Amino acid sequence: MTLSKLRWWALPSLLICFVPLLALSQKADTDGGAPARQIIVPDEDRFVPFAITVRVGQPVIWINNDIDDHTVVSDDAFNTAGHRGTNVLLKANGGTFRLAFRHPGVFPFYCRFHAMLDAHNQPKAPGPDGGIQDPNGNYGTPMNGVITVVGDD
Ligand SMILES: [Cu+2]
Repeated sequence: MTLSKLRWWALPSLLICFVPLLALSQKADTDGGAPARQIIVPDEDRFVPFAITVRVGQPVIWINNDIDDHTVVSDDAFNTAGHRGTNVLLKANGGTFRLAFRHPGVFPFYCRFHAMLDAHNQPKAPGPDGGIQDPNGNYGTPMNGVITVVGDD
């Protein structure tokens, strides 16, 4: 067997070895076959989208694209989806947090830095000093969101 024939056989062998590895690495961003859902913090104090629905096991990833730090907190009695007590810092400029839910329920969450209606933290809510009104006249809400987790029927 000549050297050139060895090279000819090497290429398909390499493809056979590495293509499955590539497929595995792409699957690493999913759990149970469902792609991760993203909740983005744009360059202002809010979560986008505000509300999402996911299936049990489907991961959620928060991504902070703002130049300020934010947080993901879920600590109240309305949380029926688990992970109550979540209190995670989302670092500025690309910080992420990933979570998957093991049973159906509701996961309300907020940012502890931007959920209070005081003079210095009024994302878009009215508050005592009027707040910030958008061109449509809406005041909006403090920085929060909600995830509804449904069963895998
Ligand atoms: Cu915040």
